[in-house]
Amino acid sequence: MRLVHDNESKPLRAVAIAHPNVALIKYWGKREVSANLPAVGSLSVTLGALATETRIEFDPSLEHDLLLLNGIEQPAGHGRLAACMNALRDLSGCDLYARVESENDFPTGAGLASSASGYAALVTAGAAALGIDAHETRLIDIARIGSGSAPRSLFGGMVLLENDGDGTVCEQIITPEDWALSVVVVITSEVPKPVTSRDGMEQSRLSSPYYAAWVDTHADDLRQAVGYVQDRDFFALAELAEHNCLKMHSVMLTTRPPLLYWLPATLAVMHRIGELRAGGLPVFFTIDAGPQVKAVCQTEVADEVTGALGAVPGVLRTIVGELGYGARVVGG
Ligand code: 2P0
Repeated sequence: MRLVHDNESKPLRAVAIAHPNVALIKYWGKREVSANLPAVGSLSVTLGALATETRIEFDPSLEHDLLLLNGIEQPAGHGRLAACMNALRDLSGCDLYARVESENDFPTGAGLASSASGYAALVTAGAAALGIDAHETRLIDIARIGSGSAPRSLFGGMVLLENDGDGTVCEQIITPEDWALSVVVVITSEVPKPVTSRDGMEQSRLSSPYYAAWVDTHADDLRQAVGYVQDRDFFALAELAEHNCLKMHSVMLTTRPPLLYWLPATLAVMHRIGELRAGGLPVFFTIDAGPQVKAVCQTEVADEVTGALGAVPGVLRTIVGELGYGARVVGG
């Protein structure tokens, strides 16, 4: 089927917002590179304080897809953007190209999961523009083609992503209202990271002697973490999430060449969070492929945590927010 489009037709356009997410039990490494299937499942929180807004319009006058990221035109004719756009076109039966404009309200490519919110917003806007049902489960796999962490940003609150046969399943396990948690994003550098997650995790799979142990112990971490979330056991989740994060960074550090994403301020913030928790505050750290620290805390102590971490030498600024909602259409 080809979508008929003439001047009488409704414009095929939509605007969507998606938030980045941060994994408490992380994904690092692929089971299959070509389909971008993760080697391990993951559990994330959606970050309400940061957002990507993406506007998409399929246009019969275009001869290829056009992408503007933060106002700057990007190559769009190949790679993962093209793969996502082609998958959306296949699903809808439309063969028109699109103009895509995407803006982040936070640093891009600096370990703040801009690709997750970017692809979640793209898929949500693209599906709406093409009349694809937002509950179509194949959208999860289309988002994953763009970025392995993007399906998690389709949902809000806390989200579980797992492999399932040739695809992935992704579901919300609690809503933002179910548990009053906040995330303090502690920014220690605004410079894009030197090695992308995509390249780094493949180097880890090929060269870290700890990679097999990471994969082998992961299912237990994920199962236990889901249990702690269901029990709302913050301190048990805190210990396990920090362990899983440090295990991933052990794999990164033992990759050849090594992936050392931390700066001195990253480590200083980790120590400060340890002191705060030892003093009884419900807070823990997690760190992704970049130098920023995300401090997950109970919302009632978010101001205290933000003040303490903002005062650590080397910290540039902090952004605090509660758990966010899933990707959604905000305009046509
Ligand atoms: C995560 N990260 O679970 C982990 C922790 C970074 C560290 O998912 O190759 O940008 O596009 O699937 O999704 C970042 O990896 O990589 C990521 P691709 P993606 O959040």
